[in-house]
Amino acid sequence: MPTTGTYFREKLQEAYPSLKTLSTTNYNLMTSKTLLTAALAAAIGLTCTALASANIINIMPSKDNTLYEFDPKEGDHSNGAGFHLFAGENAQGEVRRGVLAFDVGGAIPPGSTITAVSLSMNMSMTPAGALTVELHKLLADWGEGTSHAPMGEGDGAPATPNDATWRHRFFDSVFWTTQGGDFSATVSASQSVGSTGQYTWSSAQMVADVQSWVDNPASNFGWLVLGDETAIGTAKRFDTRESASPPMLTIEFSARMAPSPRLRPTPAPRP
Ligand SMILES: [Ca+2]
Repeated sequence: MPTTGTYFREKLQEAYPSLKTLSTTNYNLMTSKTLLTAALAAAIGLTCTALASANIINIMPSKDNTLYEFDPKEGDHSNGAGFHLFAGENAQGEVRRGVLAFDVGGAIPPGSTITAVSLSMNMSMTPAGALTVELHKLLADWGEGTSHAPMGEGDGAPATPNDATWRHRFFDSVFWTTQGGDFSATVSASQSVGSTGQYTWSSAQMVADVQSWVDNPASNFGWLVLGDETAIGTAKRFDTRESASPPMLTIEFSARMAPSPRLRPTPAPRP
């Protein structure tokens, strides 16, 4: 005697041949409400137009970088290929802001509904104790060149073509409207970051952000990582996608599955 779950899975797959590929994981992730709806639809012979399946994916950034506050004596600095990004102020009171983006549109089918989002980053160096680090949605596109800062990477390196800098979205010809990055005033998520270790940001606003990127991929420029800019020596150093401990975005979503064609009886041959 099959288990109830197996029974319903078999019945679903009989009703919808496209579900032959339905994985056990996806099946188990389907909500009971979805299952009930699908089972009812199968039982009364309706074509189910919006059968949803729940999924969880983890994706690394497609790009990440640091905006180093412009210092006329040093020129425009960046760290496109570096192992770290920074948020907060260094010991000289110079501001650093991280930027990172994820190819959400390439990983999640159009029409999906985002149900949960969390960003995990490894913080690998800081002179400060617990301080709030915020994520803000970026409002304009930006780049990642080949600059790679020396030593601890806190001072950056001369920007290379298409690097994001404090002044540039793409060095050296495309500028931010506002120096230090064009980003939403809305806090997407905030987290207290203390000593070195792994930290996670998660919120309803992050769900809304990712949903907006799925619905309109052309508006996806990622998040700016905003540290404490109220005092000197507040900087937090996080590891980048180029490092051995990259940022990771976990997204839970319900995908809209295409309905299978409705079967019609074969007409009897005419005499
Ligand atoms: Ca990078």
